[in-house]
Amino acid sequence: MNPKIVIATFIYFLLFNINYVKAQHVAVTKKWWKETVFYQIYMPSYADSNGDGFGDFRGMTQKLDYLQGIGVKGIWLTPFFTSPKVDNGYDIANYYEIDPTYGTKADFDFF
Ligand SMILES: [Ca+2]
Repeated sequence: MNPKIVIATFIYFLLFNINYVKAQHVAVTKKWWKETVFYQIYMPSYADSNGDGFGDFRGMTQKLDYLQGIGVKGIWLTPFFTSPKVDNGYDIANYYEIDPTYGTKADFDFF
């Protein structure tokens, strides 16, 4: 057998196997949180269900099918707890209560 063909064949299989191993490594090391589409919702302005001018959980619930349709797999919400809103809701006054502007605990649970 021609030694050049043997060497070329060996190099071909070596490169093929390196690419295969690289592909396997990428598949194993993918992190869901790096591959997933997240969508941040700024609660006050996203979807207002009752016409008071502020977004709320009922409004966001109505948009879930749309968000899923555009490929969103995770939602990041801005703060929705009770707050004096000096710092856009990040100044949380009570971590156990939903700010009434955004709805009720039942609205949150349903969302
Ligand atoms: Ca509203």
